[in-house]
Amino acid sequence: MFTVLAGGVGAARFLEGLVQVVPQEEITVIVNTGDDLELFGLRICPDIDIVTYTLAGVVDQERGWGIEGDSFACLEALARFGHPTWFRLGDRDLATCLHRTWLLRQGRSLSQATAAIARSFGLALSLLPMSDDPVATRVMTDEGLLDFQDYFVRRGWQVPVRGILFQGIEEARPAPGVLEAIRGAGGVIIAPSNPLVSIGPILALKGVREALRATPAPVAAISPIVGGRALKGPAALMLEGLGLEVSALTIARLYRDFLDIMVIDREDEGLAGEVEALGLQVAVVDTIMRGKEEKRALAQAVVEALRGWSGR
Ligand code: FO1
Repeated sequence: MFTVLAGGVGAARFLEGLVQVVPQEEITVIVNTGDDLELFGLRICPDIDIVTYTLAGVVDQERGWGIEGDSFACLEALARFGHPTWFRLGDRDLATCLHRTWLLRQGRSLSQATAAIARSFGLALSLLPMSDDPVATRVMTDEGLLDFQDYFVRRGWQVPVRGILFQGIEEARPAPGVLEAIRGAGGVIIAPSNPLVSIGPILALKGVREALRATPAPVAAISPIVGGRALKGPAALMLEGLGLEVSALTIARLYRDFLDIMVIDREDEGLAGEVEALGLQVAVVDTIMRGKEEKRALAQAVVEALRGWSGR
């Protein structure tokens, strides 16, 4: 059994590889919900939907989010009433959010709604939101505190980040099955997602870091930083803004207290010694996932590293 901690696009692409080498029934994915937002009264869970659409084969491959070939008629009609349109929710994507909101209003938890939607899209793996309780990632900037999607989409992540906070994290509990999936796994994988705003909220939940430290399973992380650059999104700018070096070594340091295996790109082979000096095993592989075969090869390498791990 493999348990994966996941954000959005980077994690979804890695999972496309993992499902080629491990049966879906043996995979549990714990997904960040700090990016969630409410628009037009609807609950939108971008990272959960990105993972769902990608694994269902319906994602817009170019963007990495939304549904391929979707139209935007509803959003354009909503503009007449003064609703914001900067968050590009397509018509079919809206249907997912309408259904989720309907399920929540019927009294289902986010975990139940997420599992039901994943099943409707034909997925057999276990998809868990990190929490059923509300947690909102907010970004401190010189303009003040911004909601995550305001920072990420509306401002195109171009404003310097001075700090990050997860509103509601103190009261939030991990969703049912989250801690069990970490403690009971044969291997845990931290996907190549932003360590601060995608994996960060999951790690900040009560009990998660402790479960990662205590699990008998080996824990591997794939660096989302290659050659001093972020594979996607604002990770590099965020690390810089917080005074951290943009390097796979920083990722290893951020996860060091629970990590066993650090997976870095061949381009970063020169960092292997320093990562090992942190007490970690290093796997040097190609981590840039362009096509289906590269995704499969990366997942295969991570699974082999976990299976071959010889103890702490
Ligand atoms: N990302 C964008 O950059 N622009 C958008 O308009 C946008 C819309 C959107 C709609 C639904 C959805 O599930 C995701 C969407 N995303 C969009 C992606 C998303 O905001 C981010 O990739 C994640 O929050 C970061 O993981």
